[in-house]
Amino acid sequence: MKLGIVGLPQSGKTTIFNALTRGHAPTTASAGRFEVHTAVVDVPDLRVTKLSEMFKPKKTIYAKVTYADIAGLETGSAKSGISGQLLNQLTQMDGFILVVRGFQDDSVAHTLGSVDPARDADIMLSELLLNDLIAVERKLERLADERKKGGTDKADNERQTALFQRLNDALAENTVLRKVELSGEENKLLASFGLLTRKPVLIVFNMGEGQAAPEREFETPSVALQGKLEMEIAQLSPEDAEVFMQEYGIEELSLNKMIRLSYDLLQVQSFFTVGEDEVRAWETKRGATAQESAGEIHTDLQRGFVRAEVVAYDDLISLGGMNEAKSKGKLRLEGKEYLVKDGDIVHIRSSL
Ligand SMILES: Nc1nc2c(ncn2[C@@H]2O[C@H](COP(=O)(O)OP(=O)(O)OP(=O)(O)O)[C@@H](O)[C@H]2O)c(=O)[nH]1
Ligand SMILES: [Mg+2]
Repeated sequence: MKLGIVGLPQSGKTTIFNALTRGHAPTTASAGRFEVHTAVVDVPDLRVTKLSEMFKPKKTIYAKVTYADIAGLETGSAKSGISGQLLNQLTQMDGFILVVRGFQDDSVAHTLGSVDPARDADIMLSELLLNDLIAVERKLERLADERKKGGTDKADNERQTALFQRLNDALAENTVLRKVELSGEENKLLASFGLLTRKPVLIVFNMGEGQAAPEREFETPSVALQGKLEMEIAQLSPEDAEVFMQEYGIEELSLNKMIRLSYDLLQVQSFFTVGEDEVRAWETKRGATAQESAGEIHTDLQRGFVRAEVVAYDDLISLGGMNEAKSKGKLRLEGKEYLVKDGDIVHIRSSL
């Protein structure tokens, strides 16, 4: 899973990236230049820790999420469609964390001259929408050209034209594409097409101390945090961080809430595999079947899928072990159409 951190210049993207990754990327102005920092981060999950205590495996592997701090998006970026490298980076992401400046600090310049988080959130959301509108219009023009020239598959052209016309209508009415319902086939058709508003967005208001985030609702969920403070805490040793948080009465880093929200947004869930060698978290789309989930582990397990042995996390923990779960009838045999649930412990039987 890959999340792109985007936002106006100097909004605090790198600061929040550092907080998420405990990193030290320089927070000097990238001045609108295209620049990317990437880091792979373990998704904190107490369940994995507990399972690891139970099975004492040689290796414990948490689910991973890749964060990419992508500088270079500005107001007016999308005037002719976001181009080249930047668009290429953005389309590789599964979703976006849109950082919006809320902190007051005269020493940090604001490209728009004043601090106004609601305005900036609107501006960036419309940049993404405008980019898609331009891309879809261009595609419709190409399709029309092809029709004129003839020689191409006419039925296919008509199908595509109808689809892109629908997208165009939605965008023209300011509706993001994630709100447009698409068939599986249409989704496939669009997969390689760089549309940004099909991807989920979490707005992060990067506030200063004692400042409140906008109360207004946006088309997409939002969370407020103090980026600089969270970064400073994340860079402390765990012991120092605990002391610091106690002193300031901070119960939980807002960052963790942000990670959870971005998970919800992406509609993913975790299932686990356990054993003496390895306890491991895997990610799958909510609503994925056992066979699809097996494919996350290995394509052979998906192709040769025979059945899955499944026990719910809560059952395993409360019964104290696999044998206990088995003798209490909590270890179930499931077929390939079984819908895997968040927290399932799964063992796949495969013929390959
Ligand atoms: N006071 C205050 N300053 C902050 C906060 N977050 C970031 N800054 C400062 O704002 C400046 C820009 O922060 P960055 O994290 O580099 O912002 P950015 O969005 O990555 O900037 P570009 O990469 O240039 O687009 C730095 O000087 C930060 O120290 C905050 O919450 N409070
Ligand atoms: Mg930066």
